[in-house]
Amino acid sequence: MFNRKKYKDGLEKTKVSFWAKLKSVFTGTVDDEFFEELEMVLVQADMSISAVTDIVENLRVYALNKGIKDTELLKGKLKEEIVSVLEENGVLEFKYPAVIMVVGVNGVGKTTTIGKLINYFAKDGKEVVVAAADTFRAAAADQLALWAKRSSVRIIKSEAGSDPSSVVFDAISSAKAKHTDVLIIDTAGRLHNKTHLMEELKKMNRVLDREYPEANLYRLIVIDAVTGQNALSQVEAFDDAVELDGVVLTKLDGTAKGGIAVTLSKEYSLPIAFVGLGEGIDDLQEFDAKEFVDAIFD
Ligand SMILES: Nc1nc2c(ncn2[C@@H]2O[C@H](COP(=O)(O)OP(=O)(O)OP(=O)(O)O)[C@@H](O)[C@H]2O)c(=O)[nH]1
Ligand SMILES: [Mg+2]
Repeated sequence: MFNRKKYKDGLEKTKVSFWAKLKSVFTGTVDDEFFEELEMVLVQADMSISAVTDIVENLRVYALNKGIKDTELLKGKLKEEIVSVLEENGVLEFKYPAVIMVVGVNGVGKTTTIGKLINYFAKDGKEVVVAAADTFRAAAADQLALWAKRSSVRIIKSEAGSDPSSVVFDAISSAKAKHTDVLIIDTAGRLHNKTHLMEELKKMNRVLDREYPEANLYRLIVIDAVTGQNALSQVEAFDDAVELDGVVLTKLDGTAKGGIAVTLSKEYSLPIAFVGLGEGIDDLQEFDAKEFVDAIFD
């Protein structure tokens, strides 16, 4: 169930900027200049050079084979090519019992995403529990508790400064005792170059493997779409530490550079599981490549 309006509204900024430029490229005939200009527009939308090179090369071959001279006739093919990159890594399907560990650098929207996820699963009739394993900031557990309360789900927390792994341990016990479908773990934001903090994540990962092997573990990295190409080093560092299973791309509503979704899909074999299209509880949407591309084209 994809909410088309959420996609359209959330990606409005990307569309306005992307489409304005694209429109001026899709005039006239298919020639080298057209392909060069197209490349520039795609790169400016934050699509990586390697993604853009492939997309444009496929378009070039297609135009040649079909003898297409009018650029207008390549628009549909461009959409298809972008969709195909975005679909390359498949979709993330949850199996239950599920544990979702949410990681990422500071302020990208982890806790907010979890708040929305709680609602997403609870509305689907799933039994949910959240673990406040961000014990770094005193206010972090309170922030999460507010979201838990909104959807009437249980929260497992501990006092600030305690070991996040012990919160994870307690949450597992609770999830098992109550036959919970989904356990969601909030972690503290951390710079990806801080070794001891990454070790802490590994420890949580080990506790999950050891204490809850029957659960299906999904480690999701939250990436702020505004971040741009720096997203790549974040994915690499967190993947090294915990072996990621998917990406949540947040704050798409705040950027004109939604093309980062294409970069992430191209450079890594991680599916984009959800997109954050606003601050509201319903603004987290399952990722759908076609909806995404439709929303950024006119
Ligand atoms: N516009 C918009 N804002 C978002 C979205 N997701 C999160 N935010 C905002 O981003 C800000 C930071 O969100 P948090 O959820 O606290 O981020 P965090 O990653 O948990 O932060 P730390 O725990 O400090 O690392 C908040 O003001 C959120 O409302 C989104 O999809 N769109
Ligand atoms: Mg947080």
